[in-house]
Amino acid sequence: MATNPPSTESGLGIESNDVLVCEGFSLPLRRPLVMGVVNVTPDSFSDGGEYFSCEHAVARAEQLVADGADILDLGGESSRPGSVPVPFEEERRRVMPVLNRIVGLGVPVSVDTTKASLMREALDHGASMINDIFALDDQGAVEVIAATRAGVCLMHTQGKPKTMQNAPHYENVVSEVSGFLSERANRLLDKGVDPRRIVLDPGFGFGKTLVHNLELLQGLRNIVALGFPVLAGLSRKSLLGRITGRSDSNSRLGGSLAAALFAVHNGASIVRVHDVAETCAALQVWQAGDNFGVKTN
Ligand code: HH2
Repeated sequence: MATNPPSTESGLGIESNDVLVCEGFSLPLRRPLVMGVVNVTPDSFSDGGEYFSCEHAVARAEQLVADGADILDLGGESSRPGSVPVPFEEERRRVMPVLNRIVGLGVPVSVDTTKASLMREALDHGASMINDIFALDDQGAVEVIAATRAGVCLMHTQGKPKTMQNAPHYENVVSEVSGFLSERANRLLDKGVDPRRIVLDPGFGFGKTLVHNLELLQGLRNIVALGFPVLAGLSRKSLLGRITGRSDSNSRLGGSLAAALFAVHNGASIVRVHDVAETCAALQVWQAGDNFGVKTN
């Protein structure tokens, strides 16, 4: 039987004394957390090829930690619109050597993968979290997570990356995405997974039009109200380019910062970003304003 998500005193979702449990790490959620992206891919939409060698990826991870990342998200497969899946052996060859060298950097390492066998191997080698854009669809993935104390990010997507942007359709995107995420979280709760390990993500840009993405951003509190921390990944995405007229993903820093702040304003607990130093600075200013009585939510 499905179990209800944890309720909170305010009924609005996350409380300031809540934590995210990821294996040996317990991350307080009293301020927004910054997840820094480490893409060991030749073809990621914004930084493909920049960190494809193990040395470059490790240096990138070290830099992101120095810049203030609370979590690193290591991925070996691009999920940009139009991309095709990478075979297991190739994804493993990209991810594992980097993982082995960055697990000691002092912050939890999340591995961004949809494959249960890579999840298992990564968790055996010190990963503290799994970030899955298919929300544990792969056979055995739920069991892999349930057998550990790792954190897990369940993301919503409609369709597969190759075709997901062809004709996304929803009757009501906010309620459909929240319903899906709630059902996926309940699968884990039914297996006895500690709710403090679960993160939900509406999946900005994954099988969504610009209007769908904006509706989700505006309606983010409906997902926060499910009682789990919400992660927002808007950094450098094409929806920001559509709004600002910037086709080059590396010229979307301003849009990315505004999007991260807007997501936090609407209840996101974690932002997944490429520009960690700049995002940390933006969040620090935001919070200083908040502390001096400029209420932001
Ligand atoms: N976005 C991307 C990849 N993984 N995971 C979560 N939970 N949320 C996201 O929004 C998300 C994600 C796409 O960004 P990136 O990794 O930079 O690009 P690519 O998939 O091309 O490697």
